[in-house]
Amino acid sequence: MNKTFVKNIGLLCTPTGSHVHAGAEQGRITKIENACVLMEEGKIVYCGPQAGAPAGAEQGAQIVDAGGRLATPGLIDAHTHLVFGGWRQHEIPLKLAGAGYLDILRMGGGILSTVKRTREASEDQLFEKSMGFVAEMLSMGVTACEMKSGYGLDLETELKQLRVIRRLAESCPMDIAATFLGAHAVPEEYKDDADGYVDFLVNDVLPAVEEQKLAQYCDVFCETGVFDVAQSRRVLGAGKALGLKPRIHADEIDAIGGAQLAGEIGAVSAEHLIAADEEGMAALARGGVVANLLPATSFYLDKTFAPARRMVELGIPVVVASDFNPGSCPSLNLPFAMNLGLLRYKLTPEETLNAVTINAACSVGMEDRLGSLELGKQGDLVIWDAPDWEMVLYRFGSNLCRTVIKKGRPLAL
Ligand code: IZC
Ligand code: ZN
Repeated sequence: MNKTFVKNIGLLCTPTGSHVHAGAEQGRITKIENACVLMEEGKIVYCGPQAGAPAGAEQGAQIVDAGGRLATPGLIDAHTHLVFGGWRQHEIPLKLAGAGYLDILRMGGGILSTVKRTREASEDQLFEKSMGFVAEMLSMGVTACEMKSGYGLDLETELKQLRVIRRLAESCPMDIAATFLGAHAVPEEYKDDADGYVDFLVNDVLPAVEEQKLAQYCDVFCETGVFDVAQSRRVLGAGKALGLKPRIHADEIDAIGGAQLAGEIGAVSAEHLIAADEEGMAALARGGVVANLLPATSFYLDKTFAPARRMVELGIPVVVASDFNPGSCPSLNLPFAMNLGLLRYKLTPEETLNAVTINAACSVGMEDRLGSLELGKQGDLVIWDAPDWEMVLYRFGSNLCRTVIKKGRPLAL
């Protein structure tokens, strides 16, 4: 039997329950001092005060001594573009000269430059490169994540990216949700014909993605000069009809109605929301949409930060994710995004923990098994070289992740 006993946890911090934590509940977590966790066959069979541990907990178990440190659920990075060819460091001089993100895309760079490199890369090359990223995420305490396609923009390469994601899910100790983001940019082949490209996605690509069961979600980059609200509605509607749940890149640069669309179609989540206005946020609140906020992108693009406090006030569940991608956030450091969540969004430490655990789990459909340390949930747990959660958020730039336990097994990091 696979049995692991984590003892001597100085402080255990976890959300409670498998639902989104919004409003006042966004700031509510359970804290247990002198705790322990017992896992059998990958699941939690006891989580609570050490004094109440079941008799025989240590018998036949692999023992992990937390040494009085902090334990939390494994972190969940609910928004990444992790599978891509090449990088975009050659765009740094353009950035320094003042070119904006959308300027670079208009010049044929940005996403389109990554598309070229992703089309050129073989499936094995993409897989190997992505495996390295997954190892880096695990070393920072991230045990589940979401990954998107969107650097193919043709049938063959979109499917290639999604197959890489499936292979990663099968071979890595990481729970992975897959999102189809064919509507990430208008490819050269359809220059000046975004509607024609949307037809192609709806008629040819989405049905293939669904038939091969390669994704659970469908996403669109709804933005000035990329896809407008009508085009986004078509793609997400077609995806939804095939059983792919909608999510949407909305109001990253401009508020063109993406948040309203998210509310209207009942998107699982709306991503970015840097420029979200009151009307957009009201639509999110009405539609029960999770706000997937990506502060490291604001940092890298030198933009303002999404109005996270207002969202909490409005009862919109907030998630903090990395947005790892080669253009607007070349960092997969979720703890850094959490630091920004605290310092720039002014989320409290408790709100930040819910943002990267239970709310993140809800936004990628993993809430039944992940996002909290509770009886019956999967044994995904992180031990931090810290006495409390505040320390993890406060020591920005350092990796305090000490031990990662995935499905009840300690990983060699
Ligand atoms: O590669 O630039 N915002 N998509 C929308 C991105 C950023 C990723 C990229
Ligand atoms: Zn994104």
